[in-house]
Amino acid sequence: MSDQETTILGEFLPYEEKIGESGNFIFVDAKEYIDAHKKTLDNYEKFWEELALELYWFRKPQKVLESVEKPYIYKWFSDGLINVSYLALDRNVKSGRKNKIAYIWEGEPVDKDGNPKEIKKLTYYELWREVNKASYILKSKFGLKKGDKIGIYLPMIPELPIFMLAAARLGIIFTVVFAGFTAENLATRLNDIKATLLITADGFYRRGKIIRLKDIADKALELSPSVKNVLVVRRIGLENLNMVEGRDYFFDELSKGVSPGVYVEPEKLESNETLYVLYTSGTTGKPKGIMHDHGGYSVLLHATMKWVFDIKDEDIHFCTADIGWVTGHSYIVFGPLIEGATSIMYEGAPDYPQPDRIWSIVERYGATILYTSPTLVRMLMKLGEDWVKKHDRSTLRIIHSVGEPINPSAWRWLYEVVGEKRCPVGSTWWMTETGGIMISHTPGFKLVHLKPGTNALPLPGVDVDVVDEKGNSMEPGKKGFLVIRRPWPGMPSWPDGIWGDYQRYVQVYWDKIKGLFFTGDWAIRDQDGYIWVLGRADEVLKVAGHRIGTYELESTLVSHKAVAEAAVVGYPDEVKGEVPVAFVSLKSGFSSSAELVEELKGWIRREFGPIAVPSQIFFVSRLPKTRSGKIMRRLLRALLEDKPLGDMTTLEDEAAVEEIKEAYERISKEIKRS
Ligand code: 6R9
Repeated sequence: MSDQETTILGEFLPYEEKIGESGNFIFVDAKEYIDAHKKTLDNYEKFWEELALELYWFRKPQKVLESVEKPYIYKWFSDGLINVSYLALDRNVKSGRKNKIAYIWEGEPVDKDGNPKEIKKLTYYELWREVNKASYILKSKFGLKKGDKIGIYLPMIPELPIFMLAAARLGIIFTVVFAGFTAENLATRLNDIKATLLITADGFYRRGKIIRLKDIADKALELSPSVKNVLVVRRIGLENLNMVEGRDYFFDELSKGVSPGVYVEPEKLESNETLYVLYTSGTTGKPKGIMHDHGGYSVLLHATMKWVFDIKDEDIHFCTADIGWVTGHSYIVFGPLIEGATSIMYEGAPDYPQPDRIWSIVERYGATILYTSPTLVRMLMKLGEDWVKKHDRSTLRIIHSVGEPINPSAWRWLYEVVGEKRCPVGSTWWMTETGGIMISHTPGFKLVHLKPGTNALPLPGVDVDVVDEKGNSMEPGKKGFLVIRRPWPGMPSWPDGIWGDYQRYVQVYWDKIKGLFFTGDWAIRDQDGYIWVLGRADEVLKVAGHRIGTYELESTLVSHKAVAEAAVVGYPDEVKGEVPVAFVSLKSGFSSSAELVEELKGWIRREFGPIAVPSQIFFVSRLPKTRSGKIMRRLLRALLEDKPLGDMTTLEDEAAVEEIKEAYERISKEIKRS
C-alpha cells in the first residue's frame, strides 16, 4: 500500500480527457454528487422503495424497512413476495430476452492454435430450461423443498449458476464452497449449515492439470454426517470415481429421465427468506455463515448494476472472480442475470495457457465491462504490456476492481494500458456482509472525477462514515474506522445475520461501536469527501483478495503434531497485497529444521488450501503475549518489517514495557538464527 499512501488525498489528475471526449460519461464535481446523495438519504426509505418497485414482485411490498424483536436484524420489503430465480430467468424469457445470451462460457483446454476447445453460449431460454430441469431433479429425486439446505462444491462450469438458480427457485438454502478449498473446509461448512445434499463434479481443469474434485468431496463426506446424497456433474468424464450406491448419482444420468420441457413453478417467497449462506473469515472461531435474502439482496444488486456498471442491453459483462466468492455470487450470477445482461464465465487460471487469457477473452467476446482485482492486475502487470496489446480492447467502456485497496500504479496500468485512457477505472468497496457494492465511482449515476486508488463516494441510499472508537466522525484526512450508519437492502439477513449465531452477529458488527455497522476496515475521507479504504483494522488477512482469518490459520498449524503454539501475521507482498508469515513454537521432542518448515507448509496446503501457505515460518521458543493472553501481533509485525520497537510500547497497553522489550529482543535473535 506504500504508493497509495504517498498519493492519498492527492490532487485530481488530468486523467479523464478521453473519457470526456468519447462523450459516454459526464463528470460531476464531488459537491454535486454529495448534494444528490444527501437527497437520497433524506427520503431514505422512499428512495429504496422506488428501486424495489423496479423489480417484479409476485406481491408488491407495502412495507419498506421493519425492525424485529431482535436488535440489528431488519426486514426489507417484508410483505413482498419475490423469487430471485424468477427475476433472473422467467422475467427475461418473458420480456424479449428469450434468445439473448445469458452466459458465454469457455473451458480451459485449448487446441493447437491456442483457441479454447469448448465454448458454450446459453441463451436465457436455454438457461431457464436447464434450471427447470435441475430444480425438477432436486425436487422429485431428492425430495427437497423450501427451507432445506444444500452444499454446492463446483468449479467454474455452467452447472454452478444453474444449481444456484435451481435451488433459489424452490427456496432451498444453498452454500457454495469454493472449489479450491480443501476437504476440511468443505466439511466445516456442510456441518454448520447441516446440508442434506452435496452437489459436486468429477473434476475440472486448472493450469493444465485435472483436479479430482469428487475425491476431495469424498473425504469431506466422511466428516459430514448430515449429507445423505451426492449429485455429481460429469465435467471431465473421469474413471475410477468412488460412487456410493444409493448415495451418489450422476446428474447426466438422472437428467435422462426428465422431459426436456419440464417446468417447475418458482416458489413465491417472502422477501426475507434466505437465498444463500456464504462463509467468510473472521477474527476468531470458525468461519461465519453470512446470510442473504431474496428481496433486499436483489434490490441492491439491481441498483448497483445500474449505478456502478451502467449496465445496458448491449453490454458484455466480464467479472474475473470465481463464483465461490461473494463477488462471483453477486456480479457473475445474480446481478447480471437480474438485469438480463450477457456475462462471461471461464474455467481455469488467468495466466494459463498464456498470460493473455483475460485479454484474449475480452477480445474474443467483445467484453464491454471488466470487473477484476488488484492482485490479478499486479500479477499480469509483471508479465509485460505486450500480452495486453496483442489483443483488441476497444470494446471496453468501464473497468472496476474489488477485493483490496488498489495501489496507484496498478490503477494507472488498468487506466492507461488496458483501457487506453478511454474507460473510467474505479475501486469498488464492499464485503461479503454487504451483499453488494457500497462505495464506488458510479458511471451510471453521477460520475465524480477520478483519483487513482480511491474508492470514491458512498452509493445513493448508503450511509457510510469514518469514525473514532466512540462513533464520532473523523475530520477529513484523519484515519478512522469505516462504518455503515443505517441499514441497507442486502445486509446480513433475517433471522440471524450469521447462520445459527445471532449473538456473534451482534458482537462482531454492532457492539464494537454501539449501533453502527462495524466493517473492520480502516479508512480516510479526504477533503473532497472521497473515501480511501486502507485495509483491515482487525486480524483478518487479505491474501490475493481472499479473506483469511489469522485465527483459522493458527488453528490449522496447531493441529499439526509438532506445533505447540502459532501466531500468524500479514506481511506486505508486491503481487498478493499481503502474505501470511507464521511464528511457531514447538512441542518438546520436536526441533526446528528446514524439513519441518516444508512439512508445515505442506500441512497448510492440504488442510487449509494453497492460498494460505505462509511465505515464511519462524520458530520461536515462546510467543509474545499480553497478560490476558493476546498475541502481540504488532510486535511481530514490527519485527518483520524491521521497525524499531519505540512506538510499540504504547500500543500494547496491557503488557509491561519491559516484557515487550524482552520479547522483542529474544524473538529478533531467534528469527535471525532460523
Ligand atoms: C467483495 C469482497 C471484504 C474486505 C473488506 C476490505 C477489502 C474489498 C475493497 C477492499 C479496499 C476495495 N476490500 N474491496 N479494500 N478497496 N475496493 O472483497 O468481499 O472477501 O468479504 O472482503 O475486502 O478489507 O473489508 P470479502
